[in-house]
Amino acid sequence: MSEIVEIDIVVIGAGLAGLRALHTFRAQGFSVRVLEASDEIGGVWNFNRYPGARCDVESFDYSYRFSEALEQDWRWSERYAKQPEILRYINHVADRFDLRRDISLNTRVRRAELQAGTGRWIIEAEDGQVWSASRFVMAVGQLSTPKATTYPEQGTFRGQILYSARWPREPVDLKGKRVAIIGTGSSGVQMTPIIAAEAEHLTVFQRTANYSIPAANAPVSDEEDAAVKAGYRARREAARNSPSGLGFAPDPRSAAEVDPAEREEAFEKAWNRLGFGFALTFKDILLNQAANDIASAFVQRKIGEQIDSPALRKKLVPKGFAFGTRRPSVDGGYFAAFNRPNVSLVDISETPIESFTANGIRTTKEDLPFDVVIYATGFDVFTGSILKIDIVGRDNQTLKSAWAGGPASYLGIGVHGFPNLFFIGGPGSPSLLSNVILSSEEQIDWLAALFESARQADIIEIEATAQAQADWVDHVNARANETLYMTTPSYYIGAEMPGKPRVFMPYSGGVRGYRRILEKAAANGYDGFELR
Ligand code: N01
Repeated sequence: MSEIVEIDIVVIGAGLAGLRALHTFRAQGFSVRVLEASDEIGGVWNFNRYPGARCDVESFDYSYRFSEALEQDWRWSERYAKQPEILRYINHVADRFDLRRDISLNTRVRRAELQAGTGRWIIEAEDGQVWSASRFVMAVGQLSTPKATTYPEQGTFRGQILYSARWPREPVDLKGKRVAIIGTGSSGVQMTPIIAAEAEHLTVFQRTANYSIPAANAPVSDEEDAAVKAGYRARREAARNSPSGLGFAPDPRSAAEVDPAEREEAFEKAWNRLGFGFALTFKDILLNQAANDIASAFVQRKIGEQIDSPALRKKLVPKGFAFGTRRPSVDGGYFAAFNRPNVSLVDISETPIESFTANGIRTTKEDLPFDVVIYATGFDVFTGSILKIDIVGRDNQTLKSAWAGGPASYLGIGVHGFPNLFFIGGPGSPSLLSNVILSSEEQIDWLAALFESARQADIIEIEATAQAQADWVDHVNARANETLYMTTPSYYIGAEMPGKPRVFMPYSGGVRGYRRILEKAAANGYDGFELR
């Protein structure tokens, strides 16, 4: 073991959240070290380099709000930025705010243990480096541990296997190739039209048909750029006060009560302009089955209209679950790609994949030849990257055992039994149900104030109380039960991994509601945390 480095704060993860945490905590005068497993910063935007990868939150909103100069200087080229542009932005931020000197790349943390009596965390990397920190912040992302999907005989396949979430940095030439994509979540949906235009033949393996809304992407004109920048503060405030941090307020009426012609017009407008925000056309699409049925039927019709073949339409139009209860995609021509003669669909709910062969994939119906197979099968969401690290709290309790029945926390930020351990974007916070960068910045500002107040009062340990945690878990569940999310197996409830506890993980009470709860806790002396 190498010499232990004493430091105020260790942050794990150099993605958007970790970098903002570094900037903020360092500006307060704390010594901070960010530990990052990759050889590059950027988190998901470093790893997900597949063709067509772009954000489905508008660039003006999917960006930091902490620096007005940065807001004014940065020029987004498109309404929904592509992955390379977002990665350039992240690197610009790292350089502009001189962040790199406090980031250790190629540093994968394997273990963190609370040191009895001192409140300090001893954090060990795989290469033997060790830090001792008085505050330990995890900013490891929710979609950062890809599922290790495999099929029998995979090793015999003579072609190339690629992963959407570990896409190579060097260009991949798919021209003239027979390509398979397994998975039709946002990643599969985004890459399909791009690869369809390049490959000789593309076969998409679909297990569950996914709702998807057109992205309505467009270049950002100089006029739009100037207009947004002139009113940026108001735009940020609107986002903070909107349900998902996307900036628009839903029509306060029920979709079920609005005159059908007026409703159709509202849906049409949202379909053509709002992308992901379509789910917020009316206030109760995710709350009320009757309202959702109407919205689901609209989306199903719109999807069906894009597909020429009746047989394909039947397979590709999602059914059997409420729109929005699994994360919908935002696409740039996904369904229309299936009208091309070089694109086909295999519905693996009917003809499952049996195995790989030397030349491709064998389903229960046929052998299909491929040169390249792409896994776009998603992630071990919310807890995958947290629980990969062996985290040992008070009385030798591991976080894995504490969360054996699913993640429990207070405010999604602290866990009883694990003083001085904090999460950004963790389970129990709005995270993936929100504009995640906005939610991360809220939490980081709140943590910064907590750390400052603890420093002034010589507080060594900050720990969520058992009661506050139990009450928060009840509250998260109560809010989830007011929604339709619980009606559908999804990664929000751990259904993406066999054997994972079925617990609703994000906080569905909205970013504004969540912020008010944070503000109230702070105003009451960080109510729910024991400061000692
Ligand atoms: O992953 P997913 P993703 N055999 O979990 C299928 C964000 N994101 O990487 O639904 C065969 O959504 C699985 O089928 P089923 C966004 O939050 C954003 O696409 O489990 N198939 C599903 O079709 C998104 O929600 C953008 O039946 C298997 C797919 O693989 C999240 O990341 C872009 C399988 C996985 O879909 C994850 O998206 C990309 C198996 N064994 C991602 N296992 C933006 O636009 C799973 N599947 C910003």
